[in-house]
Amino acid sequence: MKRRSFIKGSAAMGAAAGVSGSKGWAVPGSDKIELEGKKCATNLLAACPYCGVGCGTIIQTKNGKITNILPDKDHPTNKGLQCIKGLTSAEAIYVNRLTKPLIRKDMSDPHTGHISKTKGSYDPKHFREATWEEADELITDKIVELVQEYGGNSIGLYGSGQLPVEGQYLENLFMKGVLGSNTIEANARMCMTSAVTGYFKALGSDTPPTCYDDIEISDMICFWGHNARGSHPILYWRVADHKSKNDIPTLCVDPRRTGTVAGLEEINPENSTHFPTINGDISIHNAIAYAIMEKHPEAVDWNLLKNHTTGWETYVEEVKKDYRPEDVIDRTMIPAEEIYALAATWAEASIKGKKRGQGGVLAFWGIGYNQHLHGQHNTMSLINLMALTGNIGRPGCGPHSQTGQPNAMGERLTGGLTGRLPFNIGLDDDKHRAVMAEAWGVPKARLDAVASAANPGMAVGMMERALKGEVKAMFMIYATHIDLPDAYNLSRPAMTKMFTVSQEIYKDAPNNLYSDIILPAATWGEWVGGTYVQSERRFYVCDGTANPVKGCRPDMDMVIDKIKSIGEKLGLDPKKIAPYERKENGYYDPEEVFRDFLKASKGTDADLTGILEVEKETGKSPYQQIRDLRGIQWPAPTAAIAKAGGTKRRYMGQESYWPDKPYAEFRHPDGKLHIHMCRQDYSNYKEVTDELKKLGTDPNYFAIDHLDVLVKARDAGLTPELPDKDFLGKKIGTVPKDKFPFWWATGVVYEHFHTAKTIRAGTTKKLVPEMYVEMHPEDAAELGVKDGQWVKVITRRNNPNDKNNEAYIEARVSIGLDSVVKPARNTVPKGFLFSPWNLSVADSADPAKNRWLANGTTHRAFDPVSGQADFKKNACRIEPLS
Ligand SMILES: Nc1nc2c(c(=O)[nH]1)N[C@H]1C(S)=C(S)[C@@H](COP(=O)(O)OP(=O)(O)OC[C@H]3O[C@@H](n4cnc5c(=O)[nH]c(N)nc54)[C@H](O)[C@@H]3O)O[C@H]1N2
Ligand SMILES: Nc1nc2c(c(=O)[nH]1)N[C@H]1C(S)=C(S)[C@@H](COP(=O)(O)OP(=O)(O)OC[C@H]3O[C@@H](n4cnc5c(=O)[nH]c(N)nc54)[C@H](O)[C@@H]3O)O[C@H]1N2
Ligand code: SF4
Ligand SMILES: [Mo]
Repeated sequence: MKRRSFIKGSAAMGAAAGVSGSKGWAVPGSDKIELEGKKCATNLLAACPYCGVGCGTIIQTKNGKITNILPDKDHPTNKGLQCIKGLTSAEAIYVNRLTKPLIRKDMSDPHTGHISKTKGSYDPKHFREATWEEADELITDKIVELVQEYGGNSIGLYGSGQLPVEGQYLENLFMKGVLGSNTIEANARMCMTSAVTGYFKALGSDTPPTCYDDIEISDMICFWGHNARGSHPILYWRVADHKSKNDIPTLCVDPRRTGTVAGLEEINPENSTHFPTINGDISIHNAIAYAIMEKHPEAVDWNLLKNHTTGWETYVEEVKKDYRPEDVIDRTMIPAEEIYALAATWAEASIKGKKRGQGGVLAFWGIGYNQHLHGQHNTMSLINLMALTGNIGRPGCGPHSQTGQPNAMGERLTGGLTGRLPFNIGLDDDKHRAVMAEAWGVPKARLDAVASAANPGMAVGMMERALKGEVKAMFMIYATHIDLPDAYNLSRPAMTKMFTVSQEIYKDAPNNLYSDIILPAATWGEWVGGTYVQSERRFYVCDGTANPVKGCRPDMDMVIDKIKSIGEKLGLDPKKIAPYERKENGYYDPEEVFRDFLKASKGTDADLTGILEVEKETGKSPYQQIRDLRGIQWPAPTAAIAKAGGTKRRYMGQESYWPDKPYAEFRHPDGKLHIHMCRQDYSNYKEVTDELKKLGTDPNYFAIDHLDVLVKARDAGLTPELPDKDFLGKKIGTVPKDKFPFWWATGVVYEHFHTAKTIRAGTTKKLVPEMYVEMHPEDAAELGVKDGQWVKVITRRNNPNDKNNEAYIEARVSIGLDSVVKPARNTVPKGFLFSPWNLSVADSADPAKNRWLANGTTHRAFDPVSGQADFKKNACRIEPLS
C-alpha cells in the first residue's frame, strides 16, 4: 500500500546514478542543454519575468530556442524601454538546469518521525534520478497518507508571485479544495501583504486605485521606502521624465540617500525632498497631516471626509493632539521646519489637482515601507493622509503600492494565501465559499472545514508549526526558503523535518538541499503560455516556446496532475475538479484554465467576465484580446469595458458597473473609506524588543505563541529589535559579543532580481558579483575599516552549524559613491548599514561554503495582521574577517 511504496521510493537504491554525473553539482553555465525539439513562432509576446512594473517584452527565438529579449515599443507601460535585468533575462534560462526528477535516498518521514541525515548536504550521491511517474506516485501516496492520518491542514505549500495566474489559481484549488488545507502561503507574504491588508482595512478591497498614466498628470510624487530607480526602473524613468518636463515636486522617504533620491535631486534640487527616517513613516504622515490642518486648512477635503469616510473625527482629533511636528522629532527624525515645508508643497499640489479635476499627490511605496511590524499601519496611515487631503478618487493622485514580483498581484487576486479565496474575498465568506466550491468542482463542506482550519503566523507561522510537528509536508513552488527570515533556526530545520517537495529549475538551488523530492520545472519563456498581472492591475499574456529543456514540465501542468491523482485518491472526481487534458504538444492549455478563472470571477470585485462576452461576440480568444490590447486591467465586468482595456482606475465613481452592488464608492458594505488612526509610541520599546530577542535565539520561543507581543509592537509602531547604540564608535573587534550597535537593512540592487536568475546570467553577475555592506565614512573610520575590506556582519540570531553559534554574512565594505565595490550608488546615514539580499547564494548555495546568506541572520518577528517580517531593521556588529 501507500506506506510500502513510500519506503520503496526512499530505500537506498545504491545502484542509482548520481544527480549530474560523477562531477557533482554542475557549475553554472557548464551544462549542455537539450530542448524538447518543438518548433515555435520567432517573436513571442510576454511580460518581463522580473519586477512588477510588467514591461512588455518580445522574446526572440531561433529553432524553438530563446535567443534574445527586446522591449516592446507598443506596450503602454514601458513604451520600448527596459532595464538591464529584463534585457538580459534570456541569459538565465539555459544554464544549470535540472532535467530529471530527483529523489533523496534517505527521505524524512514525518509519519515515523524519521529525519533525513542528508538534508543540507550538496552531495549528488544522496539523490537518485527518477521517472516522472515514479516521483508522482511517491508524492501522491505520501500526501494522501498524511492527509488521512493528520488532516489536510498538516500539508503546507509555499507558492509564488512569479508563477502565472493559471497555476496560482489551481494551487489554491489544490490546497483548499482538494487537500482541505489552509496552510498555503507565498513569497508575496514577505513582499507586500502590508499593502494588501492595509488596502482591505481602508478601502475594503486589495485594489491599487491608480495606474501608471497617473504619473504624467500628477502634481507631486512621493516614494515611501522605495528605491524605484533600482527596483522599478521603468517606473522611476517615467517619474523622472515627468519631473524633467513639468518640474513637479518629489519626496523620497528612505534612511539612505539612494540613486532615486540623487536622480531626482539632479533634475531639480529645489523641489526634491529627502526625509531620511528610520522607521518613522507613520509619525511623518501624522505630522504632515497636523501641519496641513494647522497651516493650510484650505487643503483639507472636508467633503470627502464627511461624506465618504468613517473614523475621520478620531483621526483629526488625535493628530491635532499628538502629532505636532516639533513634538515627534524623536520618531520622525525630521526637523519640524522640514515637515512644515513639505506640508506646504503637499497642500499646494492637492489644491492644484482638485482645481484641475486631475492630478494632486501620487504616492508610491515599496518594501522599505511594507516590511515592518507595523506594515499594515504604514499603508493605512498613508491612506489617511491621502484622504484628508482629497488625494483619492481622481485621476493623477492616490496611493499606489508597487508590487515586487511580476505576478504577485496575481497571487493576491487568486487568493493563494492563508484565509483567502480568489477575487479579493476572504475564506470566511460563506456565500463565496459556495461560489468557489461550485467553480472548483469540490464539495462546499471541504471549503467550510478549511475556513475553520488555522494557520497562525502565516508564512513564518507555518514554518514554526512545522518545527512543532504540526505541518508534516510542504510543497515549495517557484519560491525559495531563503527568502524567509531566520533560515538557520526556522525554514531549514523545518524543511529538514518535513517531507518536502520542490519544483525547481536549477540544479544548485538552495531548496534542493532540504527537499526529499525535486521536480524539474519549465520556466518563463518555455511555457505554453499564462498570464501575469502587474502593479496597475494589468493582465498580460506571457507566451512561450512550449519547447522547454528536455525533461522539464510547466508548474501548471504539475499542479493539474497533482489535483487529478491526489484528488481521486481523496474521493473527488478528477473530471470535475480538473477537466483538462494534455494537448498534442504534450502540455495542458493554460487558456482553458484562464477561461474557468474568468468565469468564476462573475459578480466579484474583480469581475472579468466581459472578456468572455467579447469572445462570444467576436470569437476572439481571451489571450488574443489581451495581446491585441497589450493588457487588460481588472475589473472588466462588461464587454464594453473589456474592449476598452479594462478599468484604468478605481473609486472614480464607476463602481455602478455592478448591477446589484452592495456598496457605493469604496468596497466596504457602507461604501466608505475607513480611516483608522495609527500611532507610534516608543515608551515601551526596550521591554517589547527584549521579549522579541528570544526569536531566533531561544529554540522554544515561537512567534505564534506570542502574537500578543507582536500586536503590542505593532500598535506602538516599533521595530523587532534595537541596536546597542552605546557601543557605536568602538573599534572593530572590540564590541562585546552580546552587543550589536548598528542598524542593518537588506534590500535590492538594480542589477539583480532576487536570488536565482540574475546571479546566473553572465552580464548581471559580472556587473555586481560580490556581497557588500554600505557604510557611512565616519562609522568606517571609527571602526578602523577601509573601503573594499571584507568583514563579518553578525546579528543576534543563532547558527547552530557555526562553531561560535553565530549568524553572520561576510561582505565587502562599500563607502560612498567612490567605493571600489560596485555598484556604489547609495550612501547610508551614520549608524545604518545596508546589504543586498540578492547575492545571498551568489557565492555558493552549499551551506559548507555559503557566506552571503542574508536570511541566515534576519529577525523573524512579523506584522501580526499582514505577516510581513522586517528585513530592514536588524541590529548587527561588525567584526574583522580573519
Ligand atoms: N533590481 C531589483 N528590482 C526588483 C527586485 C530585485 O530583486 N531586484 N525585486 C522586486 C521585488 S519582489 C520587490 S518587493 C521590490 C522591492 O523594491 P524596493 O521597495 O525599492 O526595495 P528595497 O531595496 O528592499 O527597499 C527600499 C528602501 O527602503 C528603505 N528603508 C529601510 N528602512 C526604511 C524605513 O524604516 N522607512 C522607509 N521609508 N524606508 C526604509 C531602504 O533603505 C531601501 O532603499 O523590487 C522589485 N524589483
Ligand atoms: N533579507 C531579505 N529577504 C527578503 C527580502 C528582503 O528585502 N530582505 N524581500 C522579500 C521579497 S520582497 C520577496 S518578493 C521574496 C522573494 O523571494 P523568492 O521569490 O522566493 O525568491 P527567488 O530568489 O526569486 O526564488 C525563486 C525560486 O524559484 C526558482 N525558479 C525560478 N524559475 C522557476 C520556475 O519557472 N519554476 C519553478 N518551480 N521554480 C523556479 C528559483 O531557482 C528560486 O529557487 O524575498 C523576500 N525576502
Ligand atoms: S525588471 Fe522591471 S523595470 Fe526592468 S525590464 Fe523587467 S519589468 Fe521592466
Ligand atoms: Mo517582493
